[in-house]
Amino acid sequence: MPKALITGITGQDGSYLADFLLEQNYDVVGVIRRSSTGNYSRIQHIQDRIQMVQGDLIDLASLIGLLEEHRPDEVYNLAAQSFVPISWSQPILTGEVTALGVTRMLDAIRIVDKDIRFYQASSSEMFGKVREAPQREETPFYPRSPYGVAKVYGHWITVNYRESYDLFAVSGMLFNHESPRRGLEFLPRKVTHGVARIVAGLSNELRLGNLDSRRDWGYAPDYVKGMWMMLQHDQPDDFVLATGETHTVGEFVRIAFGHVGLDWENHVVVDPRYYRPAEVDLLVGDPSKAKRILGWEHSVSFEELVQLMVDADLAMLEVTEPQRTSPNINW
Ligand code: NAP
Ligand code: F7E
Repeated sequence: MPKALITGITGQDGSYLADFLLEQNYDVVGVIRRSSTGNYSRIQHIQDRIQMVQGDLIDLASLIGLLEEHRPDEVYNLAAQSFVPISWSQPILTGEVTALGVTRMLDAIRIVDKDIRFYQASSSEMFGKVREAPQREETPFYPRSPYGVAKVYGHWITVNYRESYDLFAVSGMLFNHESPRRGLEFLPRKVTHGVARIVAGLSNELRLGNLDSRRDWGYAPDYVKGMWMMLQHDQPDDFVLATGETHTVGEFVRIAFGHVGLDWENHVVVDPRYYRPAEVDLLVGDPSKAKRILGWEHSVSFEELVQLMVDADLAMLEVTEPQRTSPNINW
């Protein structure tokens, strides 16, 4: 039975990756950082089938100890301070975890067992103020936030350890991917959860920032499968995972509200509080290398993604079908 160690298992991607690896008959070890309140909601359904262990990307000794004790075949480094706006208010923490955390894990692998295969969760935020469209593996980086800068460091240290120590280390350059397990602070989930709250009568407005930026949005379970495919390839390489389509924040909002028969303009308030000091205006990825070499493809369209997220949030708030579709409700 192959064994995988996942950092960030309590997050969106970590939880889907754990689901996927269990289906592939992996032994899954999930790294949890100590906190005074548990944060296991995304892995509750599998907690009896995985091993949860304590560790932190800030603490090298904890990583070395985990690798020595559990001897994984594969390490998926998904842990990060991943919310872009926080990276301006906590730039040093973001650098410690999202950038130097990668070096700590790579160094732990170098020290304990150089045969461990390593996946680094790199990001389309590295392309930032884009130099070309669509963005591909060779597109030059121009990050626009401390988060993006940290991810560029994480990408290059992964490439460097691969070239310096002959590690099987890969960098997955993933474009935005979403799901009902997405954190409530990210735009897509903020919108779909906001729509569900309005339908449920719990609120009447949704305050958002820049509606004009464009993102390439896919469905998270497709992307975690791609991570695994990268580590099964016969040589370490870097891959873009994306849908190849781009949509504005405004389009996301319109479809989400439209799905429940509402006009977004009656509910959305643009609030400059949510503007960023520097914005990434346009992201659209070219996933052709991943398709050609790994056979990876996305399976959920943009519209399906928005709708499935709205439906999941409605179900979570236990909104019934008639309430959802009736045009006569006084919102
Ligand atoms: P997420 O939901 O924010 O999860 C982040 C995870 O990192 C959580 O499990 C968190 O633990 C953990 N973590 C944070 N600081 C840590 C530390 N110091 N030590 C150990 N664990 C720590 O993120 P996600 O959306 O699943 O994304 C997974 C990875 O892919 C991240 O590296 C992200 O930057 C990257 N990425 C995401 C996307 C996307 O669209 N989702 C696209 C490209 C790249 P707690 O639960 O304790 O906070
Ligand atoms: O913002 C705009 C905002 O926070 C998307 C992370 O997973 O993907 C994610 O980063 C867009 C931005 O994601 C609000 O200005 C408008 O243009 O959902 P987001 P992100 O910043 O693209 C990348 C690939 C990662 O690697 C990151 O870890 O939406 N926007 N109004 C808003 N965004 C938020 N959060 N909240 C708003 O009210």
